[in-house]
Amino acid sequence: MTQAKVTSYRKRIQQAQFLMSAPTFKLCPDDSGREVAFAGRSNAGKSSAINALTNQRQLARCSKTPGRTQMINFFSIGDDQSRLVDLPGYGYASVPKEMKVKWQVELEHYLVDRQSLTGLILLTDIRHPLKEFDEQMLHWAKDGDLPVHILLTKSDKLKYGASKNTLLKVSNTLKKLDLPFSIQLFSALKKEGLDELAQVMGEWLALD
Ligand SMILES: Nc1nc2c(ncn2[C@@H]2O[C@H](COP(=O)(O)OP(=O)(O)O)[C@@H](O)[C@H]2O)c(=O)[nH]1
Ligand SMILES: [Mg+2]
Repeated sequence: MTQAKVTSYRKRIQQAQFLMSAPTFKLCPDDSGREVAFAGRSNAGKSSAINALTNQRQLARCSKTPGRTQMINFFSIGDDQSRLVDLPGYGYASVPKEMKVKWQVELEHYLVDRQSLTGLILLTDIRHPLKEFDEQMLHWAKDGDLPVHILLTKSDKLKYGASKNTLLKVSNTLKKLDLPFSIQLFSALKKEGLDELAQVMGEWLALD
């Protein structure tokens, strides 16, 4: 792929605008067009990644904002037939167990049944990758026949050699799961990995 193409994807994605929040799968926008979902346990760096990618400081609000964190948030990219979806992370001690279970049901439903969903971006902290939440998401992605692109986030926290080692290790673990995946290092802080991410999203969303 040419740099010009990647730059064009980057620019398209930067046009992202908040579309709507849905509290449940049933209330999502029409299941037409294409969308790419971002998921990660809370604190994985999802909001930071979306803000860096879209070059908008506050598009995905900070994880501490209670309102939107329990919603599926939709952003349109250019028009509402191309969407970026911010899925709720969980892992807050303060969230009651039955609410977590309810959310898991919603997430599973969304990942397995959503027709317009063309791929899942799964964010996992490079210092402790592939926790239980991530494994659950991978399992559902497989059930839903969804390709997964993994971001090893906060890669600036490790030295280059150590981050490459983790990349290799996680890739090897994933290869055993028999599902289509790709993986990359990512740092919202250093703005590293944005081209690679935009390339995957551009293809999944069939951007021009
Ligand atoms: N060093 C570093 N810290 C990051 C990076 N991305 C996010 N963080 C920090 O990780 C914490 C959680 O980030 P946030 O984006 O709110 O995570 P979310 O809960 O997944 O949306 C915040 O303190 C961020 O400043 C990164 O690329 N590098
Ligand atoms: Mg967040």
